Order: sequence, then structure tokens, then C-alpha cells
Amino acid sequence: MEGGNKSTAAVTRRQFLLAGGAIAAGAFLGGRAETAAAAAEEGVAEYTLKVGYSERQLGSFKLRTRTYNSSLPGPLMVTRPGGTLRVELINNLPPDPPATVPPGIDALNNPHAFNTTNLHVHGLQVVPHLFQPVGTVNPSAPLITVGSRQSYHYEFKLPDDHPSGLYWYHPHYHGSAGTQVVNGMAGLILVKGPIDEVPDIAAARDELAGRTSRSQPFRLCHSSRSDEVPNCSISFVCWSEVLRQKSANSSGCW
Ligand SMILES: [Cu+2]
Repeated sequence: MEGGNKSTAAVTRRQFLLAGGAIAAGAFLGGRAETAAAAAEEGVAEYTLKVGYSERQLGSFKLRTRTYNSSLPGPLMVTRPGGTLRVELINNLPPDPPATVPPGIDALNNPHAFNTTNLHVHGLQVVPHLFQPVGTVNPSAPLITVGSRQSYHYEFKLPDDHPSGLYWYHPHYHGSAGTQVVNGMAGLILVKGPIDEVPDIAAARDELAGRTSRSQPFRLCHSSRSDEVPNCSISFVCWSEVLRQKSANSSGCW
């Protein structure tokens, strides 16, 4: 699975700055996603998410945060209705730092296990891979747990009638999920559909955006052209947590 994600483009200073705002505000996960060339082949798209520390310069500050593939946000994943998304999640973080739970506090959700993780594909209509064994209906089933130096192979099969659109992924381990998302561990999932076969649509630029707070809109700009940095300086009205927009103007804003 190593190398399944072909997204290797360097993160630009602009990305650092956008992402830095997201970190500072604890809102979204700004920055610019890079297209993963591992788009569906024979209906199967494979990605590798390596969780680890990475550093970025924010003004005069150097921050060290947990990220996927040293990227803010994580790599864009692309699939289609009826497709299969295979994700190898590799946790390269060191062991959890010690954490104690004050008396009377819910131990499960009290912040702890900051270097333990797992994966949620938010919004996809697939069998949830949050609890183990996968597919269990046991309300007390344990969460899938990917600890330090461990890995987990996820396979999500999308139904043939899955709506096309934009979704996102993030860690969902209780106790560490919030901390890890604010660090920048999140990314977008694009489910392409029949609309993408329309020639004019296919030729237009993809612009993908995501945020987690309506009061703190951070924009994530993605261009279908890897050599292009979109000029995105105008805020947008978003109907949900993620937004996909097509633009025929390669230098336009939205
Ligand atoms: Cu979610």
C-alpha cells in the first residue's frame, strides 16, 4: 500500500499560512489540497495516510503539528459511485503521553491518547468503520484503535447509487479526535459522478472547500491544474461543511 497515494506536490508558503489560520482559530483546515493521481482504476482507489508530526512556519513561529502525509490538509481522495476506497492508515506518532482523568469526568471523552487515532469517512454512505468488529451493532463495541507504530487497512465500498459530491475524512478516536483535527488531520473526499462526464464540466476547474465552523470560514482551494494557485480572496457562502464548485475562469475567485 505504501505509495498508493501519488500526491507528492510540495506544500507552498501560501498553504502554510492558510492552514496556520485554521490551526490558530481551531476552525477548519485550510490550505490547498493536491489532486491524488491515484484516482479510481477499475473502480478501486488506493491511498496511504501516514500520521506523524510535521513542522510549518507561521510568521515568526515554527509549529509542530500532527498531520496526514506532512500535508495540511491531508491528500484529496477521489472515487466514484460503486467504487472502492482503500486506505492504509499508518500511525508514525510516538506512544501516547501520559494523561490523567479528573474524578467525575467521563474517561472516554476526556482529552487523552493524543497519539492514538483511527479514521472516519464523513458523509459517505458506507458501512461505518468506527467500531470493531466492522459492521457490529453492539452499542458497547470498542472503537477501532490505531496506536503508535500501528497501521490499519480500511476498505470502503460505495453503493452504485451513491450521490456524487464532496465529503471529508478525519480521525474519530474518542479523546484525541478534536485535538488531531485542530492539528490539521482532515482532508476531502471527492465522489465523482455522471456530471463529470459532461465535456464543459470536465474541462472546468475544480474548486473544493471545507470548513468546520460557520463563524470561522477558512477556504481550501483546489485547482485541477497542479501548476496553478487559485486566487481565492473572496469569502463564500457554504451550504454545508464542504463545497465543490466548478469554474470556467482559470484565474477567477469565488
Ligand atoms: Cu465524521
